[in-house]
Amino acid sequence: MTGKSPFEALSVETLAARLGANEALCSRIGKDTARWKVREVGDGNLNLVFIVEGATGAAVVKQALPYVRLVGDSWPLPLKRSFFEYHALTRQEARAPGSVPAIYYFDEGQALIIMEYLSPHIILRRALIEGRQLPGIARDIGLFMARTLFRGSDLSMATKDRKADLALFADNVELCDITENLVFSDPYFDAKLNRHTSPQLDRIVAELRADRDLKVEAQRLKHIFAANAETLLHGDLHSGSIMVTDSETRMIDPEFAFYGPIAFDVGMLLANFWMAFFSQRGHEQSGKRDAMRAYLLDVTVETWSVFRSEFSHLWRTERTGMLYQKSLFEDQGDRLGAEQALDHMLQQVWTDMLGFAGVEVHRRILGLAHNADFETIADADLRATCEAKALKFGRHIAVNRRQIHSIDEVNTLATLIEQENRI
Ligand code: SR1
Ligand code: MG
Repeated sequence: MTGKSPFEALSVETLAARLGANEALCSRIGKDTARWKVREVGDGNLNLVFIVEGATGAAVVKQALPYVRLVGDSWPLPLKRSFFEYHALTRQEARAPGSVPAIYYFDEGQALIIMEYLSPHIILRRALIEGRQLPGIARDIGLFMARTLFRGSDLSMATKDRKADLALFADNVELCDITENLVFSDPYFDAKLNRHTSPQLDRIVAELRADRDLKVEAQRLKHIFAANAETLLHGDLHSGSIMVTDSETRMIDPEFAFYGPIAFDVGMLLANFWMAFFSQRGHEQSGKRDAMRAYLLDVTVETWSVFRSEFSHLWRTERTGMLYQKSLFEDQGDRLGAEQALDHMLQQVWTDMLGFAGVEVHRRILGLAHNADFETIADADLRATCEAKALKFGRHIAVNRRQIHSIDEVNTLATLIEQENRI
């Protein structure tokens, strides 16, 4: 199979015949295709994902489809998202070495990436639903965010390179459009593909959709997302885009990569920890999850703290871009000026992060793409109770983001809401 053949979706049955001559794959897993075992394991919303095992190893083959898998061919989606994923992965590997799967091969025409098979890693979301406490995730993810978000921005890159990258990723229009609609708008009106736990949440959903302050805030956040091309984002950094073991963390699936605000990845990620927190009550069949709830809040504290301190470290040691040049501050003996500018920047990231987290919580409960954290709670009344609390929390942090000053304050609010008896 070469990049010149017309696009054709792979299947378990055709994969060995079509990729049997692929050098990159054969050198990893062995060229005896008779011994290849192929499984399709994609459970995401968009793509095909195969695990191919051969005599000498295993690899992942990921292929984009010309439509949204979750919805079907009534929603076409360009194959070029695979190109953006490939280019985002190469940049993330350069900026945060060891944080993403290794790439073995990319075929633009077939929208196909062959990459490292991560084993025994599992999806972080699944681990959190099972109640597993992973010791290293806050540190690993905090470092990943600080390094990729700082090093992909005008704080670090040569301006010519950043502008070239900005132009390259600006063409990821359709995936941005998904975020712009699914995250910032659809949850706040009766959009066609929305769904929620009904009738239990009907009243709360109606209240949120009539909430003028919330709707205005969501649109302000959308404006920031669309207009503030600050850095190369992962673009979809939730707990389903992270693979873990007890000692390793890897970020996957950056097909939504785009130049946007630093706070977006951070907010989306923290929102997923807070949703895991609110969903724990629904997973207590085999025992109380008090320790897991405490762990999840600790993870938010540590993630934010690691992000902040690594970002500050890079600011002090790697600020080579055209923004806040050292020639204006340190080189003039004004280290305080550089620290002042850093504080301004981190303050803005903090405030916007809370807003992005709030709307991310809402869209996972009210929109098209829900989270397994809540979806796997079979009892609809119990699920709705968890979701209602998360919705209330999301509304509070989005609307009051300028008045909330620390992650401990946020977690105190989360705990108060989680312990309420009435919703
Ligand atoms: C139609 S795509 C729905 C969602 O799946 C992806 O993982 C993104 O989060 C997107 O918003
Ligand atoms: Mg994905």
